[in-house]
Amino acid sequence: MPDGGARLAEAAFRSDWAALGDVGRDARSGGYRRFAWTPEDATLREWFLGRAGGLGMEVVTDRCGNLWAWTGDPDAAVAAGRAPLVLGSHLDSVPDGGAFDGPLGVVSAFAALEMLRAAGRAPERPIGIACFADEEGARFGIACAGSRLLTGELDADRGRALTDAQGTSVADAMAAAGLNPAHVGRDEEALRRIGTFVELHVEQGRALIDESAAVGVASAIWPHGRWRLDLHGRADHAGTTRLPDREDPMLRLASAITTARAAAHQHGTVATVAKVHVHPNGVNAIPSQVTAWLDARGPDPDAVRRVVTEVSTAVGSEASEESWTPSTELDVPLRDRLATLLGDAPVLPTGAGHDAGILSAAGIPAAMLFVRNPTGVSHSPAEHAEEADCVAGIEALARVIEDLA
Ligand code: HGY
Ligand code: MN
Ligand code: MN
Repeated sequence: MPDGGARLAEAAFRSDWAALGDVGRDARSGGYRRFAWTPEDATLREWFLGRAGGLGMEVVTDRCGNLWAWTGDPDAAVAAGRAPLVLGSHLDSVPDGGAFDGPLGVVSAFAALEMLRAAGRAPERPIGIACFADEEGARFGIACAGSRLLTGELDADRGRALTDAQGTSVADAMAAAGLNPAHVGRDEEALRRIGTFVELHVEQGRALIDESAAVGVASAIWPHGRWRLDLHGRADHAGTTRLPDREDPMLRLASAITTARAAAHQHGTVATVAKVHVHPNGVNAIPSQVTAWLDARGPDPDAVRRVVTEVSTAVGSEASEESWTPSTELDVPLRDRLATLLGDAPVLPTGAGHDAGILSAAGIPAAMLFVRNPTGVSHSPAEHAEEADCVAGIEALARVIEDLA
């Protein structure tokens, strides 16, 4: 890639980062709230349309609300046996999330394409850039909802019926955003257009720091899931109810939290209870109901399930599985080809779920590039990537396009 390429990548990155920087940003924490099918989401989708349009790319929305920008006719390429290379990621966030988780992959895809065009390189296959809907599941509770609906891994009726804390369903939220929820479901046409999918993502850990590498390649995604705990109690007065007479569900919540941590430590997994709804949530009222969500993950799926079982036993009621992602090994030949292409880049597993994992599980050759995060922190305003490493990621993605397309 000629020298000018790095400068162009830097300029494209800076421009996009400036355009996205304030969307859904909390001035106090510096974190982001970019939830699916909200005004912030609509602004981000508008940005995506404008960014793609500026590159002469046609954008289509699939049945599940995922956006696809194309440099050429994907169907003609599929018919000619040259199914497109697709890049991209997501733009939504967790509550108070970082700036890079998701957007770095989308921004880098556009910049890499621009780099190639400026260098006069025309890929032989159309390039697609995807923006998956609701990857974090922050509002409706199921992570990678857009890609799971696309592949059929998440049942359309179940997906439409998911509700947020205010009781708004996915169907109503999508309709309010101008989509027809009746169309939601496995989208063969959209899936057929993906020859190979490569997602660039900020690393959500410290491996690349320890390896002194700006860019790495993913090997696998740990099995992981989300379970709901419904803990019933009996509402009563905090000041007049004798201790022996109390049915306080907060005690079972405390047991769930400490058991999750101890079992995770014992079984070599990770687990947390990070979302809790307390009803009625009054300082001086013993709760009648506590709903809590357990997130558990680890290299060994049986160990993860042991953690969930021990938490269920501790609280005296069965944790209800809301989502489960089995261990996902990303395409091995593709992984090795990219690691070699990128100068023997480190190859590392991740405990984070990604749309690339959902597509891989659906049989689509998929790979991931990671960009170094000097904090190692993610799902937090502290998440970070140095601009030079972001440019290195864009250059790596441009090389991947040249190699694969
Ligand atoms: O939860 C995850 O691993 C991803 O960030 N959705
Ligand atoms: Mn995330
Ligand atoms: Mn992500």
